Amino acid sequence: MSSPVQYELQDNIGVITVDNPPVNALSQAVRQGLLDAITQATRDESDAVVIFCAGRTFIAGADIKEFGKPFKAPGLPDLLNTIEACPKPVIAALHGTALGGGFETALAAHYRCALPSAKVGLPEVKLGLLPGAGGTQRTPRLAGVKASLDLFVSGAPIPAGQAQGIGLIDKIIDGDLLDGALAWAKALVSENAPIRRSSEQAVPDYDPSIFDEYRRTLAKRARGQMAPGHIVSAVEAAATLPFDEGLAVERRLFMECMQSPQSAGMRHIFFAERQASKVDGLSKATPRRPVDSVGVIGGGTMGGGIAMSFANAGIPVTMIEISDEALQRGLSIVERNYAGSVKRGKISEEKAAACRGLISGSTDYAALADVDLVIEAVFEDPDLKKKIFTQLDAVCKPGAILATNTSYQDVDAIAAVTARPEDVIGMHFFSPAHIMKLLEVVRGEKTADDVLATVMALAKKIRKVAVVSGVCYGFIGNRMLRPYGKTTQLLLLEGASPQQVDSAMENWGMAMGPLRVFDLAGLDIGYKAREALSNEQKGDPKTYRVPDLLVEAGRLGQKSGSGFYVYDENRKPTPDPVVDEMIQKAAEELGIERREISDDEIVDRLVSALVDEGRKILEEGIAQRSSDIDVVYIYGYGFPASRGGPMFYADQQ
Ligand code: T1G
Repeated sequence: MSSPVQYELQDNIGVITVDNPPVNALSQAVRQGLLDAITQATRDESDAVVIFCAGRTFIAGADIKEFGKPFKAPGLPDLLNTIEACPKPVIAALHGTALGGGFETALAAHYRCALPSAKVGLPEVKLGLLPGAGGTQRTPRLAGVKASLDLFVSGAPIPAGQAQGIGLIDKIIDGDLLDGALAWAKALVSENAPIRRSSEQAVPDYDPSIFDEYRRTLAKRARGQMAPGHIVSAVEAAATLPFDEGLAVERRLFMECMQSPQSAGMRHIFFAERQASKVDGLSKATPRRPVDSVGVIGGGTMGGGIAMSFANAGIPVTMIEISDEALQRGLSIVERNYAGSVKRGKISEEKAAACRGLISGSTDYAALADVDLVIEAVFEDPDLKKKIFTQLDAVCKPGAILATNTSYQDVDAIAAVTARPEDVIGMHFFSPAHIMKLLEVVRGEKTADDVLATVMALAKKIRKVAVVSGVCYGFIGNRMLRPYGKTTQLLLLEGASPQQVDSAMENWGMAMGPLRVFDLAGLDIGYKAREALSNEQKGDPKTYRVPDLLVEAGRLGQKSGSGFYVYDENRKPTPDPVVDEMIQKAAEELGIERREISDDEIVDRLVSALVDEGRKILEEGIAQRSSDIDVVYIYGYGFPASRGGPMFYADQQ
């Protein structure tokens, strides 16, 4: 088995080339290869050393697949110290995304050059970790304390030019990277350039109060997470201790993070998200249909957000509404969303204008005659959806993919009204559709393989995390939300207040407690859905008694200014004693003895409600794998990534 690291002399420059597809991760073989190469370079007649990577990117980090497995030498920190100790100039040549241990390798080199398109970053915090190979000690010595803290705590990559601006990259190479790096290495040698070891540099001046200030902001922003706080402590060690002592602090803090359940959860989700995009039994060679134009039926909140998701990926969209007035309203929702994103600095005015320009509208279905994909996004009325699909079947060209954004309805029944059920699929977006990353792709009984493969690939293009679901009421996420909601109602009747239930779940890590979620979605939606059901179908009256009372009292949730909570003009929720009385009265009528309920019981019963339904979904084959269910709940329902998702969390218990 040849080493993934090659070494050769080119005009007296030792060139180390790492070639470990797909992202040159620092597997044990790569670490061993780097150690062998730098050892050889130290001894041979080379004047300088260039570290370069083949393929699409410089080293993108430690090999996450090795985490949690027995340690195999050489360890990365020691390897990087050996590289830094080299008595000859070592130049790292960066392209693609030099991330984590990859950028730490570059930091251990004496000089760093990069293509203008390269990005660098230390995203370990997204895995519940911190840079554990000297990054927290070398970066502050080069870029200062503040820039380092921002880089580590955000985990966001920065462009090469910006990295150069803060002293992390020395030279931008235009043209061929390796040629440029070799020429620069020769120039450094001829100038007798010093061996610049960042570990020997002093940390530039900083305001000592920055550490406590950072910890205060983290208390809110990264509530309950270990890694961000440990990052601040590691940087504080860099600023206050000699390098070797700081390195030891970094190692200790890194190991604490590595061994934490939080990191296990976040590493699980890293792979689960990538696994979700794979469809078991669907060969990678499955052909994909071109999707160069899209139609969206419905210009409501969902339709507008869906249209933006495609426009943001450069795909032109035709929005269809029933009247000019409705169409204008739909386009103005899009307009308002883009203006908001520009105002918040999310995108530039130019980008917003370019995307907006890709969205046109019509009230005539004939405008959809040539589109490659149509997404129906009208409200949840099965008959209306079937009427629309009958029209689409008549208007759209052969081979066009017909998708429904339905949250619950039977995709097979919708497909059955068309003469082309193999072209019908579900694409369930989550509101707000231009922001939420989750996309449930509902595979109908007759959905063709190439249609499914096309939509899964398209999801990546519009930067969504796609999870395949079979056809059932509520698919994966909303189906699990039903027992979650029913258990919430039982907890209220049995003695917990809405604010206790919500704060118990939010302190545990949920982005939003269940009662706030239901107020946000609108209590009238469930009320209307129940009206269409028999008492038998409705199930235990305890599970909907209070929401019915609220809706009948005109309390529909945020949209009406009150639901389980009262909302001010900024939609800030305040508990309402009227609701407490309603709950107590309903409990009496239903003969329920109220009692003290602990936060632990609330969390345990609500998470178990999700997990039990998730197990049924797996048994029925609605979801391909349990990690897919985790991805749905983390990307669509605010489940904490640090817990790994409901199914992973249950396995951990
Ligand atoms: N280790 C192992 N496999 C990895 C990997 C990694 N670091 N990064 C990506 N892969 C796999 C991924 O699972 C997928 O595999 C394939 O590569 C393509 O990835 C000591 C401890 C680099 C921006 O966190 O952000 O260094 O599904 O689909 O969208 O301080 O991958 O094809 O089988 O994501 O083009 C720090 C994680 C690690 C970077 C490319 N580094 N990776 O995105 O492709 S911790 C990271 C990414 C560390 C040190 C610490 C992205 C990417 P498969 P992909 P992409």
